[in-house]
Amino acid sequence: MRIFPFIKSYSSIEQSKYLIVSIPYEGYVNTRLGTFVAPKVIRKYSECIESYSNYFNRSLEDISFFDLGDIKIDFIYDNDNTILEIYKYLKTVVINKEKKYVFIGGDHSITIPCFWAIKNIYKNVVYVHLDAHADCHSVYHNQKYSHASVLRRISEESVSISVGVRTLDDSEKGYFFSNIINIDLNNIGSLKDYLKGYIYLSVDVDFFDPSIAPAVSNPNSSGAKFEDYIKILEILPSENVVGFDIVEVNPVIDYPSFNTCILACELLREFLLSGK
Ligand SMILES: [Mn+2]
Repeated sequence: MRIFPFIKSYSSIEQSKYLIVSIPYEGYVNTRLGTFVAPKVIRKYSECIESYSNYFNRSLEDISFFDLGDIKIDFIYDNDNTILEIYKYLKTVVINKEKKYVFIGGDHSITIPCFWAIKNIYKNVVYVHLDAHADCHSVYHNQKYSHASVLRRISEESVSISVGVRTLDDSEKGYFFSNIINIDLNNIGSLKDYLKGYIYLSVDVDFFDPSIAPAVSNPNSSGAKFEDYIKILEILPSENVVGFDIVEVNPVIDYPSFNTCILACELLREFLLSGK
């Protein structure tokens, strides 16, 4: 049941350039459970933001997008098999190369089936990973498709670029530094040298500094500013960005301000309006 679609989602599916799909799924988490409720809360708090982008000088009223709501599957206890089930479902939704797809998580593991679904129709897709973490564990708590293995799994099959990583586990370092294009926050401009073909952009909200994004499951200091994100959107050739996600927002610890949920709404608005 679609109670609160993302604000200004008035177009029909047929007329829309962007389709929003949410995946309210959370696999194994280390500490703070709650990302599985993010899609509904983000939609609700989208009523708190304005529709105009000061950066891209357009409004949500100027573009056409449609919010399809949550995917309809039963999440099962086995995390890896649930990810495969999500992919199976997404293959029935992500079917039209005339559209671009926006996904709302959920924890970061949902990026794996979302990326696969995009790659299934667009073929050559470069993966851009905005995250405080390297997410390069081979297996994490017995899960192959874990929130801590996202970049590992995707980079095993596609060119992958990481922006803003600032914390790594010892066991990830070797793989990360030899297989991933690693871009520092102080050198965001170099991103443009690596962008060929279609692009999938994944935004783990812990990419941002905890001062503006406190309600994430695994926060880390010295993160990105909102302006860094805008710079990235300006660098990406928007016509080629065919998949996008926002993950790891944890509304359960966002009370009472809901500032991180509102930030997620702004991130989504700026992405939608950055498109040509
Ligand atoms: Mn992360």
